[in-house]
Amino acid sequence: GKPAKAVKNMVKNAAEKVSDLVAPDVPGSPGSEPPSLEEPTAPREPLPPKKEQGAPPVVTPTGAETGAPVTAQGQQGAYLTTAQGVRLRDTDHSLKAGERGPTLLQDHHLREKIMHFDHERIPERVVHARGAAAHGVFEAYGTAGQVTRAGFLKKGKKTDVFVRFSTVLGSRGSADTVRDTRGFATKFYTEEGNFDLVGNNIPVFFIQDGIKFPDVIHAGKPHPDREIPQAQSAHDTFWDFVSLHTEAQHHTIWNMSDRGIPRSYRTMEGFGVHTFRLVNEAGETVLAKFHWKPQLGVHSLVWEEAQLLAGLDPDFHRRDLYDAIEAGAFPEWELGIQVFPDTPEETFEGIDLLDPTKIVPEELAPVQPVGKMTLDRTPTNFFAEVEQVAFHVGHLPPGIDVTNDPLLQARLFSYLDTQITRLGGPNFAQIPINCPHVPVNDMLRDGFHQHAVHAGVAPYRPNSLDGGNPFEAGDAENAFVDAPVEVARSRKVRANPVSYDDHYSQARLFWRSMSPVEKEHIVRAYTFELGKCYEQTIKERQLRCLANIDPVLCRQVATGLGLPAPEPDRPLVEPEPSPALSQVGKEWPAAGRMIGIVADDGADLGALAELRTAVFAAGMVPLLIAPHGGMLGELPVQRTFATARSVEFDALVLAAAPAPAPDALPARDAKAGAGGAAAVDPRVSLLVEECWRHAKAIAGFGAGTAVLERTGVAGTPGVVSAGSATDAFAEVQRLLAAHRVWERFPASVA
Ligand code: HDE
Repeated sequence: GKPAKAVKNMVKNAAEKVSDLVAPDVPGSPGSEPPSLEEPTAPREPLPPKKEQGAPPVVTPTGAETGAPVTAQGQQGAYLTTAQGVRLRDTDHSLKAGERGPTLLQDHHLREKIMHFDHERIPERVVHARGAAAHGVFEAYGTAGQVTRAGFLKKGKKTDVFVRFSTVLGSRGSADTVRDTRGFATKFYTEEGNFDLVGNNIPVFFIQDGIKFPDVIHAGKPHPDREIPQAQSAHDTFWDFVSLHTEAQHHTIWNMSDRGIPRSYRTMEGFGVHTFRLVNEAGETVLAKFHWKPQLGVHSLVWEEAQLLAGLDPDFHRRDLYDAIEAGAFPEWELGIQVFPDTPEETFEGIDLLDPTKIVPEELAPVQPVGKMTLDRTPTNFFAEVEQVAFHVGHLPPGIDVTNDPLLQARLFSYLDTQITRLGGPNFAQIPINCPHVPVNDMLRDGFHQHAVHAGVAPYRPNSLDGGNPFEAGDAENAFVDAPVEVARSRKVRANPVSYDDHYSQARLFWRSMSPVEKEHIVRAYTFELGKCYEQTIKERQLRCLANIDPVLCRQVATGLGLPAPEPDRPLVEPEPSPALSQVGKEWPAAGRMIGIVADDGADLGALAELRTAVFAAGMVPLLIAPHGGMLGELPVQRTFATARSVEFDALVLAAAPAPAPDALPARDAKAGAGGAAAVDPRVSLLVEECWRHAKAIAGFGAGTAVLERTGVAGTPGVVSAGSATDAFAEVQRLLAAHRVWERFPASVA
């Protein structure tokens, strides 16, 4: 369960949701008084600046702070000023020659305001444009000391982090729940400088060499003529690329699996993808892969939920992240590493560690936990923090180094280069969210948007004018270590090692590791996506690829497309399945889940109150759904029949059988009379129907059990008719541990 404080916060949060219904939102000030209906007339005391609202420290070449005034106090004063600090009398009327006259060119306030507005937008990220982020802390277990000297991994060390989750293909305004890879980028503000772990929720990548990155992205982005489809892979150019560049088949089967549609950012694994090289105090090296393991387990949406959500709540993942944090259900991940000996071959059990389209199954190399990350704070300003954060795979602390993975090598160039366009110059490291939390003492000078007022005259070394500063550090002063890896004497070539030619064995490993339900979802995803392609050739070519992954998979998709199933064009390997790849069949904590509770004025309010308390006590969030807003007795209503939709809930509890309200659309089965589905408000029937289809736990008690009968779901798996509210919730809780009622899905692929 959750600590008592977290649950108290949740109660507070739920109460605030009620105030949402009666009064406008208070921006960014949870816990403050609700705003008055009238316009305030006296200025409020400025809020104290938050940690992230200070200006970057101004550091001289000797490492000392200049003591210059902190300028960026986050616009906290009571009076409106111009950008030059001049107080203003009026910001709602432009200066005109008389009330009906033309606007005067001399209106400096108007011109400054519009000029700034005209330039408010910056280019969105060319990939991973849509994202959300949170602050948190990473605490090390101290278990990595043997393999790396990185200080932030020393026992008990706490390090501030900022994590940005994202989709890859869509624009900034696209929907969260599309089928896509998710970015999982973490900035550790370590005492030895910033470390960025710029990973994804899928452990392999589409391509083996970074030189193909522009090509795979061109193929995935909307078609250049009509700019359709947005944020989707279900189109011809995507499947054209992945069926021709068959190294992409492994990544693609992950995309077509439930991993492509996470339930929440909180329920995703993260992977560094590449193999890194760790260096310890003695200068010894190992190869390693990074993994993030969510404490809540890996959970996904059902495809129909994902599609509905894209329209009903395009911000679903962003909202979920912020709501959970503000409710005190802080998302947690364990960071783990798989460690391999640093041999000249750079392979492990025959798997090429420099090939980013390959995993090393956890059964062969266990993921060893090295620390825990907790996200506990939402951003203060989305643009300043989430949009302006700049990650770079080359931001490495002493003790972590790169390998020759050709995908990683290209990234080492790209992430610096892209910021020059996106953030307008080379000084993006001075933007507060990117500032290291340790003194910076570089010899970089000038450039657009220079914030540091550098003192001294000698930004070069050695020098004799600034007392010789800055000095170079050695091992004793914890300088970065470039692992002195031998470079083979070789020829310059544009070529891959032979091992990179194996494009299918691990896609097959993934397929063979799935449970029947997961296989069924994969079949449906391929059938959907290829069904959206226009070109017959592309479908046929992709079917040939599927034949090399698995004949059953190929046949089922071919049947769905109405095409013949081709034979494999090479012998199929029989890899040992990796149970760690499946997300079904385990039990997880259900903290932070949403429980929808349908009630009306006739419901047993005492039982309802008891139910709400039990849900809070279990660390979950009850959302009361009623025919109208306001209150049911003493209980606040969070959703009405008009605003509730099943996709928001993880489980549904029915405490009433509300008859159709006057604002409901006519029921389909109006003649069914008092006993049939039409006797229930059709919006409630729809909630039940969708929750059932999406394999969610459903329970009824009291009058609510009648809804289960009338909608025909009573007696089916995961549907509970309980004698009391507490019994109903106990069953729901039990069912939620497995995340979904998996038996409800048909699983025709064994
Ligand atoms: Fe990225 N990628 N990438 N990528 N990537 C960017 O950097 C790039 C790759 C990843 O939340 C860009 O600042 C190249 C793999 C994440 O701000 C850009 C190649 C993985 C994010 C870029 C790759 C990633 C990015 C766009 C092939 C998983 C979002 C804006 C060589 C391990 C970070 C920016 C955030 C962002 C280039 C491949 C993950 C253009 C050239 C593999 C999570 O620099």
